[in-house]
Amino acid sequence: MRAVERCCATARPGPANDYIASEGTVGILEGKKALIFGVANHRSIAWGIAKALHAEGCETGFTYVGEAVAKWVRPLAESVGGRFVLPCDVASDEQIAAVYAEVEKTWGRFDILIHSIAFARLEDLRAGLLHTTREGFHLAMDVSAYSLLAITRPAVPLFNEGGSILTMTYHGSTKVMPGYNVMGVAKAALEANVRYLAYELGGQGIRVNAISAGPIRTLASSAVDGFKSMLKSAAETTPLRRNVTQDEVGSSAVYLCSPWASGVTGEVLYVDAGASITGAIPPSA
Ligand code: NAD
Ligand code: 0WE
Repeated sequence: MRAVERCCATARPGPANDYIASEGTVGILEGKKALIFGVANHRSIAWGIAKALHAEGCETGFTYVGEAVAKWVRPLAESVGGRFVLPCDVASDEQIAAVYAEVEKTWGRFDILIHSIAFARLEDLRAGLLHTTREGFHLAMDVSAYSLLAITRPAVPLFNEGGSILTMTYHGSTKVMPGYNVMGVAKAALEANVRYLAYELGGQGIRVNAISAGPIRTLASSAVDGFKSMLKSAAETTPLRRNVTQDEVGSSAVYLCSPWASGVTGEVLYVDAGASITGAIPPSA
């Protein structure tokens, strides 16, 4: 069953409230299988992506980290018929290996890999880049950038023809966003990972892309100092004069993971209400 809460807002401007699947057609991802890393709760960007993939007929399987979030992830996964919900700290090669053993047992081969994971120590984000410790730098790079390689490597032999990998990034990778600090460095590495992986895996028909999302209130972002006021000012200054939603990231994810984007790889697609194109804020803001 494709459980899609349909949006009633097709005729009015503004953000999509939920993923809008095409009515009465076969889903573009019918028969595909997606392994999704990074759902913590219903606000997670990975959940916006999961709902959208499901609405297009894709089967899903989930990983999570920490028993604290398991109680949120399990019912969410169940609501989209998720085939499995497995623990996985991406800093652990053993846990990654255990996930892929289960993926192979359940699915054999699969089609789509979603990486929606980032972590840096709050004290490092607060201290600024100059004062980030060696350990804090390594942790942020390991969990937020290296992990894409770590979860892609065992996925490669399991991919069906036309496989697609998608990760989540932020504009702080290429422009200075006050407070983003070590995460900006990690996202720069992540985006370079996307390009080199796209080059290395292209010959096997596997595409690798990133979505650079505008600020969205989630578990991770809410913990960032001043995030609420950042959201408010972004909503007043983006070309669309609003922020983006998890569901809008979800529909762009469907595109990138589908045959509609069969010629797109190594790309960073901005889903940010246009924020990254601006050179100055509008005079009215
Ligand atoms: P979120 O808190 O819902 O998701 C972050 C996920 O990372 C969580 O599920 C968390 O459990 C997971 N994670 C952290 N450490 C991990 C580890 N060691 N092993 C496995 N998983 C781990 O927040 P979100 O905003 O949905 O973040 C998802 C992605 O989107 C991140 O890469 C983030 O950088 C990116 N992003 C977020 C925003 C935003 O404003 N929210 C904007 C652009 C990009
Ligand atoms: O990637 C992110 C946030 C990632 C993140 C958040 C936290 C908070 C809790 C990574 N690690 C941690 N560690 C914690 O302990 N975003 C894109 C959201 C975000 O963070 C910002 C932003 C935006 C947007 C920080 C400063 C400026 C803008």
